[in-house]
Amino acid sequence: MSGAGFAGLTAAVALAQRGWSVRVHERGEKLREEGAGIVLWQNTLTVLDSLGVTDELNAGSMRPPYYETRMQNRIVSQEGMDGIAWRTMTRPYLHSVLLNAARAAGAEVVAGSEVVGATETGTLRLRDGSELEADLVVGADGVGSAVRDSLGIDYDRQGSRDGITRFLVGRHKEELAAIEPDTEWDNVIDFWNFEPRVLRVLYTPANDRELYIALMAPAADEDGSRVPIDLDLWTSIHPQLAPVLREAAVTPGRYYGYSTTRLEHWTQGRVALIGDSAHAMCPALAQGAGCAMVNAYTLAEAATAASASDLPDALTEWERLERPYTDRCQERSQDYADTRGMSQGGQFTGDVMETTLYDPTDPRRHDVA
Ligand code: FAD
Ligand code: 3HM
Repeated sequence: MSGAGFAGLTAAVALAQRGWSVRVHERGEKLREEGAGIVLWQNTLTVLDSLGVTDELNAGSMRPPYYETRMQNRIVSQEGMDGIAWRTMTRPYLHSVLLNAARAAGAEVVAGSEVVGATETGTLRLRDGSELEADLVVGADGVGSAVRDSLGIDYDRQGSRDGITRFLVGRHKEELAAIEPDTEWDNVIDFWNFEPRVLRVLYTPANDRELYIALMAPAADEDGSRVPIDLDLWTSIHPQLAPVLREAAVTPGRYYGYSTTRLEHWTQGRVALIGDSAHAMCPALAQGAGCAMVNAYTLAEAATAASASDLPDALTEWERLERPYTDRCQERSQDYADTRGMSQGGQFTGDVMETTLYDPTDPRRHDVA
């Protein structure tokens, strides 16, 4: 396996729990997740539950009361997601939960071990020159995947005009309440602003101590997309967020342009690609890691059900069955990013909920009605 991000670790847990001997090679010198916060929806929480990590996950994460959408600081909608599971947390916490589970299941996770490529017959090649043979090679090495590129799998990448910088800061709840006492500061609040310019803050409490904020600006807006952030500019548009913006201004960050990656195929011989290596998407629906973890889980199930000689065919069939759900999620996320349509509020209904409502643990999920 190449890559110990959310996709690779989920696959490692699911495969090791099914009796596979698993080794994950991670390029980074340390096993950790850089980055701020994350939202997970029911499809992914169902996977995590079947991996047995719900108690640990819930202990360090939260379910905000509402997903609130504001335009020019006026509330447009407050969605309670009745009957739907969703949670917010920090990325380092989710990573630690998965790493603990991978080790508990017997997977070996090796840091400072870079993969340079793979072959469709199941050879994994490392930077140090070693070549390892495996029944199954999983490429979970992110958007710049060495496994994907070494196999020459073709892809296209579609950008969008906007992008976002993510920060993990303190909650500053009392200071925020002093500024706006009527606001429920435990909600996720999507602060859209179009006039005098497009500068959006997505406010996501991750637990009782930490807050994830994501600052969106068009790539063409040099001041809006600058890191460290232009504090005067952001506080002039979002004065009620001054306490958290002040902390963001002294926190390291990086501006990410929105983009979608679509591959010709996710599998080749004994190699399967999952996560951003196969299907990176715009974050609008907060499903990039979610789909990655769902696909990691269904891959483990499909590979375990196959005999060693049938594995390449089983991987092809896995892609045929599972990929359409991710393709549609990518399309919707790209569309929301391009149109900035989430600013209209009330978005968590109808077709958009297909990804969230998908149950990857239901053995009858592909039955035709
Ligand atoms: P990565 O996280 O990129 O992990 C790949 C791993 O492989 C890394 O550890 C890397 O060091 C390692 N690696 C790379 N190359 C090699 C190599 N050659 N050899 C060995 N190791 C290697 N998704 C959600 O579900 N919910 C959200 O709320 C959400 N918010 C987002 C907000 C933003 C602004 C962005 C940009 C994305 C968001 N996403 C969200 C998407 C999510 O972050 C990604 O889809 C997810 O992190 C992808 O996980 P991954 O394991 O596939 O890849
Ligand atoms: C959780 C989440 N949702 C939406 C975006 C976005 O539209 O950029 C980013 C996020 O982290």
